Amino acid sequence: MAAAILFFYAAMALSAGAAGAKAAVVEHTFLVKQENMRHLCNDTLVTLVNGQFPGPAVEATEGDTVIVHLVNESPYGITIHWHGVKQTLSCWADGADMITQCPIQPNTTFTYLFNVTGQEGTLWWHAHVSILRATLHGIIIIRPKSGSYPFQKPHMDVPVIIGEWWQRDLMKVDKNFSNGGHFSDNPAGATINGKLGDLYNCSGFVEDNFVLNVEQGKTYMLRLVNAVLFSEYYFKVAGHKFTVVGADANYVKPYTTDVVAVAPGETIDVLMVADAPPCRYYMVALANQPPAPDPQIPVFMSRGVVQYNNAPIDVGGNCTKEALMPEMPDQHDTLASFYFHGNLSGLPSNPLLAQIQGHVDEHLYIALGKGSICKGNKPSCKRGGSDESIEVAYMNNVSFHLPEKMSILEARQHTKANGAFMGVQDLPSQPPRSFNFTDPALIPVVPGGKLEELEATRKATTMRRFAHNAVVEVVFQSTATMQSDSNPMHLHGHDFFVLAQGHGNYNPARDVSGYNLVDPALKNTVQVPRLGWAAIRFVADNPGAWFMHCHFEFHIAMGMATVFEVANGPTLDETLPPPPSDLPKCTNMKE
Ligand SMILES: *[C@@H]1O[C@H](CO)[C@@H](O)[C@H](O)[C@H]1NC(C)=O
Ligand SMILES: *[C@@H]1O[C@H](CO)[C@@H](O)[C@H](O)[C@H]1NC(C)=O
Ligand SMILES: *[C@@H]1O[C@H](CO)[C@@H](O)[C@H](O)[C@H]1NC(C)=O
Ligand SMILES: *[C@@H]1O[C@H](CO)[C@@H](O)[C@H](O)[C@H]1NC(C)=O
Ligand SMILES: *[C@@H]1O[C@H](CO)[C@@H](O)[C@H](O)[C@H]1NC(C)=O
Ligand SMILES: *[C@@H]1O[C@H](CO)[C@@H](O)[C@H](O)[C@H]1NC(C)=O
Ligand SMILES: *[C@@H]1O[C@H](CO)[C@@H](O)[C@H](O)[C@H]1NC(C)=O
Ligand SMILES: *[C@@H]1O[C@H](CO)[C@@H](O)[C@H](O)[C@H]1NC(C)=O
Ligand SMILES: *[C@@H]1O[C@H](CO)[C@@H](O)[C@H](O)[C@H]1NC(C)=O
Ligand SMILES: [Cu+2]
Repeated sequence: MAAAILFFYAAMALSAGAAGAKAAVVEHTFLVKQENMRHLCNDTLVTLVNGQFPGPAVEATEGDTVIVHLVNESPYGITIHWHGVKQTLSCWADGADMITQCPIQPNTTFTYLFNVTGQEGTLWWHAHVSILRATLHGIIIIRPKSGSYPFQKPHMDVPVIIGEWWQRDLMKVDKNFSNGGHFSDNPAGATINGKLGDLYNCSGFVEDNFVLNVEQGKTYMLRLVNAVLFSEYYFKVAGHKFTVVGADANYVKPYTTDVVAVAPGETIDVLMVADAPPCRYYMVALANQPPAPDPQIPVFMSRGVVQYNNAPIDVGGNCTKEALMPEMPDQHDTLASFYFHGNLSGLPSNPLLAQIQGHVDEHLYIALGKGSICKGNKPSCKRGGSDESIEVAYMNNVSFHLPEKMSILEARQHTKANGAFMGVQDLPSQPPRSFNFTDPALIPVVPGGKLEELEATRKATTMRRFAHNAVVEVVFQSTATMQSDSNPMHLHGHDFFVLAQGHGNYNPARDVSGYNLVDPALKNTVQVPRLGWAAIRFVADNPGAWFMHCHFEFHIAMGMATVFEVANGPTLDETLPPPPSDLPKCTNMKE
């Protein structure tokens, strides 16, 4: 296997250098519109692309150009983010609301144009205007140009998009989060490829399952995407094992397991051989959550069916009447996720690896937590449960405030390289004050518990500037002030190497020596363990303004975000070109 992988990288480098290899254009029109969908005996008005949930798949070959004409007939301003696409020199197409563009206003259009170069596997697209991504999302599949994988070519690709079905007004839910979070705002259920599955019914109507028909002996590549707003999910198929071969559109060292953990924003590619007796097997997606004293939300589980083509119709032979159920990890077992992620490693031949093995230019230690601010800019107020204050999430004690007048990238374009703009402040390199970040006694518990003690914090638009090609290390520290939540941290415009993770407080004297600098996995989203930390490194080689945030919707809505600005290089082909002429204007924005 190792030899095949090395050969693969050599082949990629060769084809990148070979002139004249023809790239195709993959073109779509995305019509964004509100429509009613009926589930659980209820019609719910949802915002969809081309009437589909999940939305259309974008299927491309490495090196292709993708063109998506977005036609917005919804009542909301919309942007679409191409999650994990590196967007080399095309930051304008990144689709991060108020970071790289102002929203595409109702009854207007915008064309996204970018290349998918130097990455293969599974990514996804989603709305990046607040919470609308719950229904505005779809898969991106990037296949190898050579047609060959660093493993045996699977018989078939199977997107497995884990989603949630909401029957609430998402804009109101978003407002609730921005005003401090309401744990009563929950989805109605979990979905696999838009199907709630047969665990859900109303008045005798059972919801459809996603059904995967398989042929015995064939290998299927399941491309898992977690597109939900809230939870990490475990995924299993009864009677089958997986070989994990990719994550976030990067190949990983093959790893065999019977359970996958996939956090919001992550993608995981696995091979599944149909080698079980020809019966019916449930595939199950189960949300996990930390145990009490963290607030508990209802358990969300969806199931689909893996069905062998020659399974006896009138059940008999060796098959049971019911499809077989896998034994799932306990809903509160967050260790299974820790181990799953700990077992991901990358390919030692990656060309960027040499750069992150040596000198590090910038070190950041980012504490992810929660505090409170007084309403109406008052200097003091009653905190915790009181109407006078709201709870916000922070990075290093600053809660991110989205700019309102102009996107950060446009401001960058209008400003001299080092000028301050729009009152943007530097994100501190480390927590202003150290405390025992992961002491469970600090978990805020409602009612009547530690919530009163949520400390004062502040809101500001923060950013970090990096020189072109700077080597950056970031250590994310989950803290008990954000309950004992994990934090799936996502960076736009770059993949990063995940060097280590651990429980408790990060301690460089002890933990640096444990860094994997040999074959770390390359990702765009890192699951920072609950009451723990994770360390990443990347090369800031893509000029632009890149959003960096938690992919739990209620954490980002509460301000767990910042921006990494990467400087242009000395030459024109290391400089971000000017914006496309149809970039939405920031004027006429509704407030
Ligand atoms: C669906 O509609 C029914 C009847 O209209 C209502 O009683 C029920 O609460 C709704 N279910 C959900 C999950 O919203
Ligand atoms: C968009 O156009 C439709 C049809 O012309 C119109 O009914 C609607 O009010 C417009 N929406 C906005 C926000 O202007
Ligand atoms: C896409 O790739 C082509 C060929 O390398 C290049 O000419 C073009 O500028 C690229 N477009 C973008 C938006 O990066
Ligand atoms: C938002 O919060 C309000 C007030 O706490 C609550 O009544 C409502 O159900 C919440 N959710 C939505 C979707 O409005
Ligand atoms: C419907 O769901 C309920 C509880 O969720 C369950 O007890 C019942 O067996 C289900 N009915 C059918 C027909 O699946
Ligand atoms: C049922 O199982 C037995 C023993 O495991 C096997 O010999 C037989 O071929 C199976 N029958 C079918 C129809 O799969
Ligand atoms: C890999 O998974 C196994 C089994 O769950 C676990 O014992 C081991 O600690 C994991 N390795 C890492 C580095 O997390
Ligand atoms: C931090 O809290 C944990 C859990 O209560 C405790 O085990 C540990 O000793 C504390 N560390 C320090 C430095 O106080
Ligand atoms: C956060 O900053 C506020 C001032 O904005 C200060 O009162 C508080 O002590 C700080 N908390 C931490 C944990 O640094
Ligand atoms: Cu978070």
